Amino acid sequence: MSARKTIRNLGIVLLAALMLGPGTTLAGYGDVLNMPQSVTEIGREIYGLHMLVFWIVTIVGIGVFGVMIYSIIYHRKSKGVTPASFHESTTVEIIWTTIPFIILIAIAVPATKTLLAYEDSSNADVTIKATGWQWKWEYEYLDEGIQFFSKLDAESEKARERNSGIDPRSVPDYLVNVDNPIVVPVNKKVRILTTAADVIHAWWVPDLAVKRDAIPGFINESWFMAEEVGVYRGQCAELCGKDHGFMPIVVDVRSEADYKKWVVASQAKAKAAKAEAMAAAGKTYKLDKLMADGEKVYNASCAACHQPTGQGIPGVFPSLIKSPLITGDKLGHIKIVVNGTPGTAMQAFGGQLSAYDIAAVVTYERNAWGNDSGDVIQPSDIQSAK
Ligand code: HEC
Ligand SMILES: [Cu+2]
Repeated sequence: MSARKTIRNLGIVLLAALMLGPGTTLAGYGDVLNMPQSVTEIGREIYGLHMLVFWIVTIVGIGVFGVMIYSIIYHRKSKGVTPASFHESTTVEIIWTTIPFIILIAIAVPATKTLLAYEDSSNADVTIKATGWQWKWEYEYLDEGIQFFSKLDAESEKARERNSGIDPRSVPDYLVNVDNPIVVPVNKKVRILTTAADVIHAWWVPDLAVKRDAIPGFINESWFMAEEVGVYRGQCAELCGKDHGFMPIVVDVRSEADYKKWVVASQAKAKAAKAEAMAAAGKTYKLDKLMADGEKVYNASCAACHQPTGQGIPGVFPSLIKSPLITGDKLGHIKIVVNGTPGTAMQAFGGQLSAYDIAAVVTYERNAWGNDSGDVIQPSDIQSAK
């Protein structure tokens, strides 16, 4: 490779590194080049460790290469320098053992202290279980009894579709916004329990200095205590399939009073939704209402895999157009939506959607894209299929 080509390639790599850095979630150029400065004590300690090691390696590097370059230039053969010919110097061996030993201890002591603090999630004020799904997060506030799903916000979702005609630059917080952020109190210890329902995900919010794998069948613990009110954004940090890049995390840190208000409001909202679902379960609905609501449910919960056109992705996600299951008996169709297919990406939606929403989406699938069966599914049909 020619020197010019090498320099050009280096330039491209550098530019890409600058653009791909955590710049999307952070303001300021310095933050793009360096680690983010988080709003937690542990985050600051991690940053301090990073800088400590950075300066140690810089000084060691300059020292070692300095001596080497000096020797190459001033003790070169063409100047007639003759090398020393000693063997086995105890002094030199003691020096090159002790100095690295001291350096390693100087790094290990503060690193271990921080690591122990980072792992100690005891005595938390709030405990939230975060479950990774393809491709959304489910949050459960274990003591408050609040549970909800957090998905990419509808505006980003729309704009990211091919030929959407929407300029992503016009969407605020494009791809790093969700419909339901988690809300936590400021200056309180928040414990996050991570796990996953399908494949491995990872819960990562750089500003809060938390990054934990979410693994099916395991519960990993981590914690943070945010010291500033604000909205902090993160992402799933484990390649988890096609829409890995579209399951952001938003943490809304509020004052304690505002957090408490949010808890009360969320509990009331959940209660109302439950009552509404109970009431809806016994009613009968008309086709056009179910179609309109079903389309909304479909676009929010199913289109990522089966596509807005219902065509799916050949070999990965089945097409829903005129498929035997959809043109066949409605019970089989309802059952796969309620129970999913274990071992595949088709999730069990029975616990995620209300009976009404499932009735609406099944009605929609049976009548959209030319399926035109005329079937109307009622919430009571879902109840009896469970
Ligand atoms: C994460 C990807 C994903 C999402 C989201 C998803 N599905 Fe599926 N779906 C699949 C896969 C994969 C299959 C094939 C499962 C199998 O092999 O049994 C499937 C199969 C189906 C089938 C059976 C199709 C046939 O003819 O065999 C129906 C019906 C269905 N899904 C409906 C839905 C509905 C309704 C939703 C939203 C509430 C939804 N799916 C969301 C991945 C997904
Ligand atoms: Cu993920």
